[in-house]
Amino acid sequence: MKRTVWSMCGMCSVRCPIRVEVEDGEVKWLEGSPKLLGRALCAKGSAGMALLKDAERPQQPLIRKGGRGAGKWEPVSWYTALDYIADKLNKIKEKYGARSIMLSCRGGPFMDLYKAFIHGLGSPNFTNHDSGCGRNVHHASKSLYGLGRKGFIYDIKNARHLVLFGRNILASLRIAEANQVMDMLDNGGSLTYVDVRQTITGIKATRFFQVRPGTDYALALGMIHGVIKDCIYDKDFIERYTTGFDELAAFIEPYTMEWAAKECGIKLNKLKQFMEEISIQRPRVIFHPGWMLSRYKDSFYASRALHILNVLMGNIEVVGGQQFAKGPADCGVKGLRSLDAQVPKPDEKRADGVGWRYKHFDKGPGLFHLFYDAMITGDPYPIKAVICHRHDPFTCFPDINAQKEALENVELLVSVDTHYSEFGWYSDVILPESMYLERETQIVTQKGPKPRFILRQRAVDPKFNTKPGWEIYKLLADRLGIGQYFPYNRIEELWQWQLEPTGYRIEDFQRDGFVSLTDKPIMYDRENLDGRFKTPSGKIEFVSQVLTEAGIPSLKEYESPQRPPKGRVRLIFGRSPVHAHGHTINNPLLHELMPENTLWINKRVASKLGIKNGDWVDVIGDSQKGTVRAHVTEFIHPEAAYTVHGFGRQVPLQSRAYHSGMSDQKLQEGLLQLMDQAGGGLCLCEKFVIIRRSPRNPRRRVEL
Ligand SMILES: Nc1nc2c(c(=O)[nH]1)N[C@H]1C(S)=C(S)[C@@H](COP(=O)(O)OP(=O)(O)OC[C@H]3O[C@@H](n4cnc5c(=O)[nH]c(N)nc54)[C@H](O)[C@@H]3O)O[C@H]1N2
Ligand SMILES: Nc1nc2c(c(=O)[nH]1)N[C@H]1C(S)=C(S)[C@@H](COP(=O)(O)OP(=O)(O)OC[C@H]3O[C@@H](n4cnc5c(=O)[nH]c(N)nc54)[C@H](O)[C@@H]3O)O[C@H]1N2
Ligand code: SF4
Ligand SMILES: [Mo]
Repeated sequence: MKRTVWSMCGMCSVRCPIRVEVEDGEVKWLEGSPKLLGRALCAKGSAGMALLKDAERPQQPLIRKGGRGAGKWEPVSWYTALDYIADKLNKIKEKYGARSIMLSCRGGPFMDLYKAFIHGLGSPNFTNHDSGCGRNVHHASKSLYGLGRKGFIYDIKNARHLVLFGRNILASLRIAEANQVMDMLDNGGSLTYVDVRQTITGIKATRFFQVRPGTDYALALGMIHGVIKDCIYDKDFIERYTTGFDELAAFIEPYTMEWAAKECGIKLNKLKQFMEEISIQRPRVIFHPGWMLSRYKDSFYASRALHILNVLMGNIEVVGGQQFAKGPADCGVKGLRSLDAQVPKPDEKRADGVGWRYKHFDKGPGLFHLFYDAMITGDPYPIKAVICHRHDPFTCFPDINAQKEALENVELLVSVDTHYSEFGWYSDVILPESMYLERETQIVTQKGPKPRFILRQRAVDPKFNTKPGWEIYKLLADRLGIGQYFPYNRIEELWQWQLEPTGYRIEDFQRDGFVSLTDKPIMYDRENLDGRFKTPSGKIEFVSQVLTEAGIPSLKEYESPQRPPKGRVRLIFGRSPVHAHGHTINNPLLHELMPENTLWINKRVASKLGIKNGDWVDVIGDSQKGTVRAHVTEFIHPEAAYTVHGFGRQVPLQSRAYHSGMSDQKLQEGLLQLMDQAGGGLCLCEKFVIIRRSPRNPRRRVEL
């Protein structure tokens, strides 16, 4: 008999709500939640079934037998693997203290569990992937509003103009957001897209600005200049809710639109036309502050400038603008009970220096890459165990060799993953988590205009000897004497425990897989937003007190990005709509759609180098090299070469992905040290590479 299971997609980190059809213990159909997504799924989401069947994933716990990375594994029982880890962690705890253990996970809504585990052990060192992703944007948001990147949502559907700087929203996608963009376009809204190359989003746009790589900040400054000079900003809103406007107006003086157009290499009349449009369309104009935002030395300031433009538009808490993300309290509902909130906070400084050495950064997850310094120097103290849950630092962070060097000082590396990650392959123990259709998760809150509680339910039993995260950490916690922080044995007990304060019951999730906490979208009274901004002054701070105290300018002078040295181009990267980072490359269906990446090269540059479309090219960094086919096009700026991130995988047990395409992160040598001091993000676009026609026989599968 067919039955419906409500769940959440796990093929990327967006976690779309889905409906799964199961018959005779098999998944027969996957689709987006009819109520929330109109049944839509993306290509990756639809390929979930292929992952379920895929045997090229870890099938039982594995303990390393040979040297790190040698690929020799002993398959063991869960009992043995968990005892092994618990024993090692206890010894490390005794010798170096609990603080020498760190845990990283890919962030997202399920963090509560992993945080409770590491804090329960007595270590403050919880971290995530975000210095490779959205930290600059997050910190830019915090410096203005006191609220992070997820403090706001964008009402794109009702906007009259959406402005995107390198936010390739229709390819690097979230289904609900992409649908909103299409609705906005159908409603007659405008879309302005800024990139160094043409994209799926760019071709749908009303206007496309192709800028010189690394000049977004200049363009945003020119726009601020135009907005202030022509008085197309919301004066009442600025007066009532902001500080530092005079400083902003004085700072912006030299950055005229003429200057910006020249610096970015775009047409002034097109920029002026844009300004005219937004002067009529505001406040329903959204400047998306980026998700990852292209990674240059000033990307924190570029994102901050985009936030400033939103404030000037007065688009906060308006229909078609930027709205505060609402939670249970806004609906008069008590929040879910949190595991981590029951655990006493470890009274220790973080090893990455966040919160004390770097006071302007958000202490929450800190910054993973800074732990490598602690591993090498032992300052402020050594790190001796690294647990990576749903995180692959060798794909996420640049310069794998530099990472390996630091990890030599670490006694225990554990990967809790559904796949063999590059880090997992190098680690000491792999704990295989059941893939998303085979497991439940705890209930989580999704904030927004209509906040909801939602959960993932198991559609089918695990195909292999894998376990869900909630059970893995419970079993480990029991062995480590911190079982009291995980007060459940079965998932139903955890759900009930979480729901207790809220007044909802698990039966309430049966109909749709989620419970909506309100019928109508919630909007705050825009005339009374006092107390909503969490900065020291309680206002939106154009000049941030926190940054000033840290000796960091809020309004930084523009510096023109370096041009590539002779014979080199800037290596930039992005996503494909059919892959999610590195972990879908081996998926049988998605591999068929896109088996390898290419290198986009400008036509003129390629012609000078004697490279034709489809030729094999070597991409050479300092000591590393990658070989891929050339995609020769006029739709990329000549200073840049572009590739899709995630390829060039080196785990032999993934036969499809193995050495298919090239890895951008391996070429990014030296960049592990290049952190944006104001934003905390790694400057991943600051690498210049040499391109040449490859003399190599491409069929030979050799080390990249
Ligand atoms: N050079 C370069 N570096 C980059 C980027 C780039 O484009 N270029 N992109 C940056 C960005 S934006 C990000 S977000 C990061 C992403 O970096 P990561 O966070 O490392 O990325 P993911 O590939 O999403 O996931 C990491 C691991 O999670 C595993 N996984 C997937 N599903 C599950 C699950 O259900 N359970 C468990 N336990 N594990 C699971 C995958 O197998 C994979 O090994 O990389 C950043 N770094
Ligand atoms: N299909 C799919 N969707 C995803 C993901 C995925 O892996 N697959 N990952 C998710 C994650 S973790 C993230 S962080 C988001 C990222 O979402 P986006 O930030 O939209 O991500 P990217 O695809 O990395 O796009 C970066 C774009 O920046 C452009 N660029 C490079 N240099 C410059 C520059 O100087 N100026 C401008 N304006 N543009 C420049 C590149 O050409 C590229 O098109 O996507 C999310 N959605
Ligand atoms: S965007 Fe696609 S892959 Fe990501 S959660 Fe949604 S359906 Fe799944
Ligand atoms: Mo990301």
